[in-house]
Formats: sequence, C-alpha cells, structure tokens
Amino acid sequence: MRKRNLNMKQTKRFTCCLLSAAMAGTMLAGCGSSDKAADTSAAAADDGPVQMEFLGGQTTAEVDDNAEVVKMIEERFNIDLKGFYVDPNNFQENLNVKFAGGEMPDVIVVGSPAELATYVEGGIIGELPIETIREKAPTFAKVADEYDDGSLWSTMIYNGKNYGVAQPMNQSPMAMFWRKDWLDKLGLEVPETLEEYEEVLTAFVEQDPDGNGKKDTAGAAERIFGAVFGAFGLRCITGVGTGSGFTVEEMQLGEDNVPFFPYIRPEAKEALTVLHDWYEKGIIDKEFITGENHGGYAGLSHSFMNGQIGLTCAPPYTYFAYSSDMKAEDNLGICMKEMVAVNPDAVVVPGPAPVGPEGKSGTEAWGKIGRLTCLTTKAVQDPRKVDAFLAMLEAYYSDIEYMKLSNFGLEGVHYKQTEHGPIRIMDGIELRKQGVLQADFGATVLYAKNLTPEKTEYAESITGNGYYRFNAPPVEEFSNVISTLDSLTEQAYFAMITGEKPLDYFDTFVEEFKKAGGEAAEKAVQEAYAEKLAAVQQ
Ligand SMILES: [Ca+2]
Repeated sequence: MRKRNLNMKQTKRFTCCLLSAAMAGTMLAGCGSSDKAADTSAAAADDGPVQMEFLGGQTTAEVDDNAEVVKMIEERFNIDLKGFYVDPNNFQENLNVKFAGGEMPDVIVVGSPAELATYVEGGIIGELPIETIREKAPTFAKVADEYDDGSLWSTMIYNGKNYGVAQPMNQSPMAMFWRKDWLDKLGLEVPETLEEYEEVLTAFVEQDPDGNGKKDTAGAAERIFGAVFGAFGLRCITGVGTGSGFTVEEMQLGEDNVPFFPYIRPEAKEALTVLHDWYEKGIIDKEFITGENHGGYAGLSHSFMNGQIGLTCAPPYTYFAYSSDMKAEDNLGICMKEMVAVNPDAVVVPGPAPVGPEGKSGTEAWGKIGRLTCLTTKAVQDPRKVDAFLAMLEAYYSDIEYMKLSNFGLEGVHYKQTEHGPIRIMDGIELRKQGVLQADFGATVLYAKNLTPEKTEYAESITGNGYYRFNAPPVEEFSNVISTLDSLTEQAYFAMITGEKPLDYFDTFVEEFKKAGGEAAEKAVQEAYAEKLAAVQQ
C-alpha cells in the first residue's frame, strides 16, 4: 500500500509538470503570429530542404548531419533532419523550460490523450485535419481504417478537431509463464481452465514442488489477477512495473463500443471471490500486496525468479523472443535471462490464460494504439513541413525498406540480420545521433508483420484473447476524481481479497465508487468518446 501511495504522488507531480507546460504554451501562443508571417515568406522564397526537428520521446539526441542514414532520409524527403535535444534528467521540466523560452520541435510524440489535450490548450500542438492525412498519406489511412475498432482515429480528436496521427499496433496480450520443472516434479500438465488452474496451484502449495522438504511455496501473486478477471470477461490491471495495486484509470471498451469501469461490474465480485478463496488456501502469495517486482527492470518478477511462486504473467518478449527454447541464448528475454542467472535449474514454459465458467478468458494487453505523433503549432504553419511529415508517414506504411532504414538503420552498421529477424548492435542514443529512430513511427502492425514476423507469430501463438487498453478522453468529471476512485478501489479490493472485509462489501464499495464521482465520470467519458467517434465520421 505504501508503494502505491508513492505512485499516486508521482502521478500528481507529473500532472503539475504538464500544467506548467500548458502555461508556458499559452505564453508562446501570444507571440505566435509574427513567427507565422516569417515562416510563410521564408517558404515562398526558398525551395531548399525544409528543417524538420523531431522529438520522439525521452531518449533524445542531436542528429549528426554527416551520418549516412541522415543524408538518405534528408534527400528522400527534401528535409534538413534535426533531433530536438532535451536533457533526459528531469525531462519534463527541461522540456517545459524550452517551451517557455519559445523553442519547440516540429514533430512531437505525446504519451496520452490527456497530454494531447494539455498541449493543444497550451498552443504547442497544431491541427492536422483527417482529410489532409487521407489525401497525403493514403496507405497509412487504409491501414488505419482496417485496424480501427473505433478507438484509433478518435484518439487524436480534441474538441472536434484532429491533432496528429495514432499508429495501429499489433501488441500481443500478456502471456502466462509456468515453472515447468515444478509441473514435471509433481506429474502435472499446464492447466487450461480456472478449475484446473486451482488444482495445479494448490499442488504448488501442498506438494513441495521445489523439493526442499518445507511448505514454503505459493502458486502465484498479483500479476495473475488480470487473467482471473479475464476469465470473467473483465479487464483488470495490477502489478504494473515497480508498483502494486489496481490501475483504475484504464477503462475497458465494451463490445458495444461503449467504455466502462470494469471494477464495479457484478462479474468483478465473482473474480474477487476466486482470489479471496485462493488467498485463504495459500495459492496467492501472502506478500502479494508488495508486488512481484522489488527493483531493477520493472518487468522482473522477483517472486517468480526466487522460486517463491510457480506462475506469473508478463509480455511474451520479456521471457521468450521466438520459441520456448531456453538453450538458444538470443531467444531469452530480459526476465528469462535474469531468472536463469539467479536460478539455473528453473525451466519455464508459456501456457494459456484460464478459461472461466462461461468460457471467457484473456489477459490484459497494452494498446492497439501505438505512438501518438503530432505536429507542433510551429510546423503546421508551414505547408512544406506538413507535406514532408505526411510523406514520411506514407513511406513508413508503403515502403518496407524505408521502415527498416528509419527504425533499424543500415545492416552491419546499426543492426545484424539473423534468421529470427534483425537485432540492433548499437544503443539508442547513438542510433538517434545517426538518424535512426528519429523519423520512424514505431512497431506498427505492418512492422510486426514484415520486419519481425517470427517474433510476432510466436507471441501470437502463446497468447489468446486480449483486453486492450482504452485511453479515456480527457474530461474533468474523470480527471478530477480518478485518484480518489483509484484509492477507493484499491483499498476495497485488497480488503476483500485478504478477508479483512467480507465479499458482500462489494456492493457497498460499488455505491461508494459511484457516489465519489465514478458514475458521473463514466457517463462523461462515454459521452466524450461518442462525440470523438462522431467527429471522425464527419
Ligand atoms: Ca518447498
């Protein structure tokens, strides 16, 4: 619980940073008109390369003008490619200082619709009409249409206008990872249903799977809560990164395309009933409240690595890249490498998410929506910058060689080609200096299909249904109460799982959640989302 409180404070601090960015932006907007006149006349007088300054994320670097990739990209699009450098220590504060001083890049990647709204209000991000995108980047538009479940194009709408482009991603859901050596020792198979899960996990508690003669193992911990909720049709996010606890701000998009809070649905009580029962039986690690991660890479599960539990849940690539072969070293993900180092005898296999009583199953998945790339108010004033940006976007979707050049660079210099796909041989900062990862659009659906097909197919083969992230449109009814709702849910859920409160307390919790602003927030988000959908269809 203590850890979670820290996280809440961090969230607040981040919001404050964004607000000051908005204020800085307001100042900028005041002096924007003179820039506009200057830019337009310069564009008319000069047909030379137009300068494009990119800020792709927190890992930023100045671009080396003489690098080969830089020259290739510059010639192709008739641009002068620059990286917008921001000191990564206190990144947001340093970026705000630049905004306040009147500096901004041409292209900027934002983290969420809420951040988009703040930057639009602050005069940092400029409008990019959907019809312009459709006209200048038709291949992108076609792919976006194909993968849009309603939430793709609408992500970039704010107050009825479009700002930037959202990338369609092919993110695999989380996979379940088992201790195969424990299963083998007890003569058990990888389970498939919730009932079978309970049998196997009970054996992990009762039958000494690590063979040390002590009853000192549990079945699983917090990171499988999402799969248990998934067995009842709900999206539940727990144990993200170094924190523990439930992430209430990520809502669920229903099959009817209406977003809702999964935590107050009647099915949530059924999932909590299972978790409480498993907690009582010792299946859920009694220390689950402190989370599975205790430092280092946020995806690590120390409880799993140390042999305290026999099952965890994680993104596929953090354990295996292209198969479950633990002998192939380049196949091991960051978590698996650490696990083997700590526990050389551990054998790990993936398995399916548990199927619930009504046949439902699934794990949480990060967004179907990837990078949110925007043009600044500075860039949208110059039609040549808009054209260059959309030409780069179009190239990324219509020319696999350009996608590879801008994301991986040159073979033998920046990456090596292996039978399992390209592997980078240079670090991120250095790559960015040389123009790689500057003018790219990330691991899009086409990227997954064409550049890393083996890894994509493997991840798909070990996962099933995903409950994808829904980014709530920024509405005050939501943002004003979400911290309160988060704390309320967390306290009630922990209390019901551990038995501090009876399961029937769920109904009281739902009433409190609604009264604390949850009902109004859900309604406001639903309305705002419907408005966004309507704006896309115009
Ligand atoms: Ca034992």
